[in-house]
Amino acid sequence: MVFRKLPGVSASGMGLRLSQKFVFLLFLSGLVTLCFGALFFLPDSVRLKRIFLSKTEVQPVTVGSGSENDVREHLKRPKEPEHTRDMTPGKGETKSRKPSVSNEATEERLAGGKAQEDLTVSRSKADSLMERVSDAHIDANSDTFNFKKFQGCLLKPALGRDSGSTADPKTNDRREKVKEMMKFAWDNYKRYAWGKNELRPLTKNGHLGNMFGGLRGASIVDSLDTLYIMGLMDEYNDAKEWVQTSLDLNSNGEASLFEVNIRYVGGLLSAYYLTGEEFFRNKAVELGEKLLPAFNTPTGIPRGVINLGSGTSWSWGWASAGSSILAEFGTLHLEFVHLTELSNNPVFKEKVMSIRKLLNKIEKPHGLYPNFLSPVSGNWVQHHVSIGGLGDSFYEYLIKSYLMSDKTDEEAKKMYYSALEAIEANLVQKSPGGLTYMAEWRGGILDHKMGHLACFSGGMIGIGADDGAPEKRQHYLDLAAEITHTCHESYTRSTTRLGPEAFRFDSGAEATATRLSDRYYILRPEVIESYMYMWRLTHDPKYRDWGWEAVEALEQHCRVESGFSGIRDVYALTASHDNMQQSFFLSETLKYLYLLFSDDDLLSLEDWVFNTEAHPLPIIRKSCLQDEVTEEKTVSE
Ligand code: DMJ
Repeated sequence: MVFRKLPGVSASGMGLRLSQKFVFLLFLSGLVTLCFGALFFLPDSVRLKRIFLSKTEVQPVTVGSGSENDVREHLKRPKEPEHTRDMTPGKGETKSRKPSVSNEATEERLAGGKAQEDLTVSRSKADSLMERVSDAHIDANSDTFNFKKFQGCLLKPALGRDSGSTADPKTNDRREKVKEMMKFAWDNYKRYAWGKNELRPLTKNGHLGNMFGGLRGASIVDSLDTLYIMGLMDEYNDAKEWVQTSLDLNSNGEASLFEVNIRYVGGLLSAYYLTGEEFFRNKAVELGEKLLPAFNTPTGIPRGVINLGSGTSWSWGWASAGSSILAEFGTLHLEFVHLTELSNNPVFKEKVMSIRKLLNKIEKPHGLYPNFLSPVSGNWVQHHVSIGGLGDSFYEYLIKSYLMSDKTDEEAKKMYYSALEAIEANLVQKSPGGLTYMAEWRGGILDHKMGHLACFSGGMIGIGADDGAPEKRQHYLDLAAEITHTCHESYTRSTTRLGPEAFRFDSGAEATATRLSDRYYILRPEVIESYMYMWRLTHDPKYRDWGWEAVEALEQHCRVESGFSGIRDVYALTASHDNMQQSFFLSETLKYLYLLFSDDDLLSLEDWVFNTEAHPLPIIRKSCLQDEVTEEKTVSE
């Protein structure tokens, strides 16, 4: 530093005054630092501390900050900047990440009650343990999610008054039958395929597959909530223990972002919300973090495949021009919003909000959303539109985002009803025989085919009916009923009374498969899912009867000696089994059947939305949760 001589002041005099000033300033800054530092030692309730150290300063770290990946630490450490890294398409993400550790100090085992008769006891033991678990957590992490308050914000107990059993003996018998099917499917999985992803019921072994990036136990994670709501507590406890001790998230394989999200993240989140077991939450957040590198694209639209170990992500080889799939990147919203809710880490919600933003802004042909989008340019890659495979759950997540936000997410609402209008204007058709169906759209040309997957839309349109424009509400409910009826027809027109993978409405066909390759049934849930929603919305007994027809058909054609199997041809008299008990049979098909034969207060739609794998996620009542937080803080002061 250079000092210029001031007029009338000697060099030595100036030096003295400056050094006095310097010492004084040094003293002053030391005093300020000491006072500020002392704030950290004050109790949390002191107002001064909250003024100077605002919430944002005690938020958890975001992923991408290297070694800050420990979940326990994540709940406590100060926020560090997110290091977003651009990834050339298909090029490796190289950041190494240390394994996370779950918070096992607060874990307790539920008492293993006997299934039927001990159910109430098991649950109440579970509940009191759960309270202790969540209390411990509240003490340890006062800034994070408060499970007890969450329970207080539910309008009804999650499991209903009498665990959902109905006053009608016939319906209760049917419910018991579905529970027996679940136990049979589960017992065989446990016996022959424990820890693998699915059971192969004919060869009596397990299947790992390549969708989950080396993660194991898909059937276990997918079954947790179904076992729990059915009161199969011994089985639930086995599943829980496996997740706690053996679900290893440090795998190093190529996973479908979508499948891992809907089955594993969704399954863990629901298990947490139903039981309050902290390790479910920690594992969900830890796994969610491992999915984040897939979003490191120029547009923020994630790629479909990710290596869970290295974080490298790329697009499906079969997806045209390296594009991402609408139903995949559009089916993350519910889970990611809950990950932010439970971790207090905004990064998850930010990721899905930027997908939303892009989709809201982009130009849509005739108001429709094509199935393929480039994660690099953010443009549509080809104009194939479908409410079935490749598109389906994107629409589902729009209306469910609105409902899950306690009807505050106006953007999702607007996007959903505009999309539905475009679907009605362009895709909804009436067959010569009077069946309403959803065709597919290929650059303006209609393909008069409806996939089994598209049959979820009866339920979706049903649950959205009430929030549509007043003059449209009855119309939407009618449309939902018509679509559900058509899907039921696709079942009744087959020899097995199970529906084909896709059915057509051309060349004289009416809700039947015309191609050999479309005749299979792989234990899919979508038709039964719509029966369940339509039952809850209308209480028309035909939906329960249709569900029962499906139970009988499943028993007759899909039940084999050691589990349930898909079949290759729904029109064949002698079944040819595909030797696969899909994990979604346990999480969705049997759960929706069980709910269909239960009272409406078991997982009430007033409190819960189901993710696309039928994992229940609670409606987020922000004002209720926040009010209580304020009250508690005031009390503690
Ligand atoms: C499930 O994994 C989910 O429902 C998904 O949205 C679509 N496919 C299967 C069931 O058919």
